[in-house]
Amino acid sequence: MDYETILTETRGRVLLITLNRPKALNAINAQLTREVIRAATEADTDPEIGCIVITGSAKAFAAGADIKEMQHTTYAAMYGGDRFADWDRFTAVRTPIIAAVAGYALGGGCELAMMCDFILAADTAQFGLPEIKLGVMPGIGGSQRLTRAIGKAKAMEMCLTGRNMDAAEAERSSLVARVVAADTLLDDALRTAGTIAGMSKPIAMMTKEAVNRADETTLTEGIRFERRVFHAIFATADQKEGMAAFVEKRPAKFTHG
Ligand code: CO8
Repeated sequence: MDYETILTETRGRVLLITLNRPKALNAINAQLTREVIRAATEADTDPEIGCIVITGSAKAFAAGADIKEMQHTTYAAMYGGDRFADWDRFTAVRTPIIAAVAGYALGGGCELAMMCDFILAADTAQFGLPEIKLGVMPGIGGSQRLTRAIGKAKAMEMCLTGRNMDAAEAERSSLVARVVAADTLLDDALRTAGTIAGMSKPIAMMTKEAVNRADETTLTEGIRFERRVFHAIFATADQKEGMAAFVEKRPAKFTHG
């Protein structure tokens, strides 16, 4: 692929996207935004891809939106161009996405990690929404997703002071699923992604949709949604295969249908 700000690589049924603007600590500019969204949305409709991993470098997952690109932007350009609305296409991706975070995940970088389905963090990871120090605030969902992830008290403190949270605190606060040693982060993330990609893709998509529904609706509506999806699963070949494999004491061979 002709990408300039990311690297992409397929490992089995996993697409690995590596943010690759090392001189700017992977700051998220318009081109990187376009490229990440394109890679993820193309993988979403590719039946050969069952999970996506997004990672950065050892020093930085991403140090935020590109401040130099934004510095002279006007209100009219921000509003007129509906800046950051493109990320809605990223959060609409139905294939599971893991963020593998080492080093800085600040501002838009932290927001990108939180837009993924879960975060695996290296013990070197630093999370923060320091936008207030620049005279701005989170702009791609950070104030909402951080608050839902870790609760109002800590989210408010982080957004208002701009302080960072280390990996241990992020794990205690349920911002990340798991913390691993920095040198095993990518292997761990790819192994976890491989496990997910080995499941039925449509069932994994439905499961992702149901878990995400928990953030967006009432408990009664969420349970009703889950039940309807569960009923529908019995129209898939993978339900027949998964249950037959259990009964016949053999590994399931899902056909993703
Ligand atoms: N944007 C542009 N360039 C950056 C950014 C950034 N966010 N972060 C680092 N860089 C550049 C530096 O300018 C520097 O470039 P140069 O060598 O040309 O001067 C290079 O990366 C290396 O950075 P440092 O020399 O600063 O490296 P240090 O190790 O000394 O410090 C830090 C690392 C602490 C991460 C520091 O770089 C820093 O504080 N960065 C800014 C962090 C920040 O404030 N992030 C929030 C940005 S605003 C934002 O994200 C708004 C989100 C809303 C919309 C989101 C849309 C995606």
